[in-house]
Formats: sequence, structure tokens, C-alpha cells
Amino acid sequence: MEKEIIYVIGHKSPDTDTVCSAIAYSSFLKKQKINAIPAYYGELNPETEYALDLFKVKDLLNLKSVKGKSVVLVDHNEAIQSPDGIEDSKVVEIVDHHKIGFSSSDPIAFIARPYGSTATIIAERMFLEQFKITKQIAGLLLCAILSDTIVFKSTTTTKTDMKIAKELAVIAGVTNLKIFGIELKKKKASLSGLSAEKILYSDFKLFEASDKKFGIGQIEVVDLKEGKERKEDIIKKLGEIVEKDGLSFGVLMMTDIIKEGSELIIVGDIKPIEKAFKVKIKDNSIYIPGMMSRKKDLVPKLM
Ligand SMILES: [Mn+2]
Repeated sequence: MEKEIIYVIGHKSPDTDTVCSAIAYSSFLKKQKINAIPAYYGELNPETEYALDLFKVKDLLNLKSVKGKSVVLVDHNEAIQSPDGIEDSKVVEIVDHHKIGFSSSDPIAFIARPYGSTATIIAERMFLEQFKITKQIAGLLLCAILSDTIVFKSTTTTKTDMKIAKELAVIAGVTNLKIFGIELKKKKASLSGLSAEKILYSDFKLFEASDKKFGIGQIEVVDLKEGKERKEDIIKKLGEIVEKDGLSFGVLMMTDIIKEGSELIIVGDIKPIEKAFKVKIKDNSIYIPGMMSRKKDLVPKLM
């Protein structure tokens, strides 16, 4: 009998953690004689492409739907963030570092840790089980950690992330984590040449709270000035998304990785954000110092 294929896949609008975690976890599962294939859904961002090039990943599978497939979900667990076809797939395992919003009628393996990246969970397990981590896998996992933790500046960063990253850096042959990390982050931290649509969808997630749906996109910049110049454009496009998806509001979080804070551009019902941060929003936007993480500094306050 042919062995069943298990697709290892992350969330929509894939980021470096989602893609690299899928690749690394597949290699880990393969060692356990599981026929695992890494895949991604949607379009790769320039930062992820840079990481894949650097560590020589070729021909990664781009799935259009997971309908009828058995899947391991990495880096997310809420169906609303999953690739299309998730309702008609069989989820066999989840590895994630986000809030839990998953329900299943079957027992499944669910590995959740409150770390700064999914890659940290996977690497920790590999070290624990003395799995031989190749230079390629170490490099990918390292990129994922540095990306998700914004080179350890994000409020989501834990001691484990830093410890694991240092161990991976040795295997990957990376000598200066900070320089390497900033170089990686810079690949995505520019709005120039990106349409408003690309800016919004480069990392857009949907959430649901008390029957209300809302969407939050996040993009990192090294200078917020760039974002201010594009504000009109972004508001218009975000308005279209809010309308199309029936959202109560939409947010673009522009995170300045140097200044360490985020400018929020909001379209739709602004009250939840005004209430959560005790602020008055003027002309659809507000700057919040220290806000680096969507899942830690923004989403919980809106739930
Ligand atoms: Mn992640």
C-alpha cells in the first residue's frame, strides 16, 4: 500500500516563519517515515524568497487548496487563516505559537508553545530528540525566528527564542545574528514599488470576536515616512477589502523596526481601537509607541 501523503502547510499570506517551519517540520516527520511534503498557499514575500535562496530551497510546492488532503498545520490553527479547502481536509497535527481557536471532532496532536516563532518550537524539539539538523534546515529555522521576533525586538520574544537561535546560528554558519537579521528584515521593510494591495495583503489576517469579523495587515518599515506618503492609497484599498469581506473594520499596522512602534491605519468602525488604547483616532490613523506585535500588542486588546 502506498503511504499517505501528509502536506505540511502554514497560514494564508505566508511569511518566513510559516514557510520555513513547514519545510523544517516536514524533514523532521520524514525521518519518522511519514510521507510529509512541505507546501505553502498564496504568494511568497521578498523576505521569505531571500531566505529560501540563501539556504538553497528549490521547487517548493504551492498548493491552491487543501481539499481532500491530510495536513499538518504549522504557525496557525484558526480555520479562517488556513488555506482554502480546509473544511474538507483532514488536520492530523498542529504546531503553533498563536492563541488557540481550533476545534476538532477527532483527537489530534497539538503542540503549542508561547514562543516568538513556530520555528523555535520545531527546533527545540529537534534538539531534544537529537535530530540531525542540516545547515539548510538550521538556516531556515534561524531566518524564521529572526523574522517573527523582528530580530528579538518584538514583545513576543522569549529567552527560548534567543537560546535556540544562537544554537541554530552555529550550525548555519551565521556569525552575527543582529546584522544577519536586519539584512533579512530589510528585504521586506520597504513599501517602494509595492501597490497598496500588495502592502495590505503581504501579511493580512482575519479574526472573529463576538460575531464580528475584522482584518489586520502588518508590514514592517525602516522609516514610517514612507507609509505616510502612501496613506490615501492604503485607506482606499483597505476600504475595499472591508467592504468585500464584510468586516467591521480593517487595520494596517505599519511597524517601524528601528523606532520600535506602529502606525495604525484604520478603516471602518474605529471604536474598538479607541476603546482598547484609550486614544482618539484622527484621519484614520494613530501611532502607538512600543507596539511591535499584532498577536501580542493588538489582537488580545480587541478580543
Ligand atoms: Mn509565526
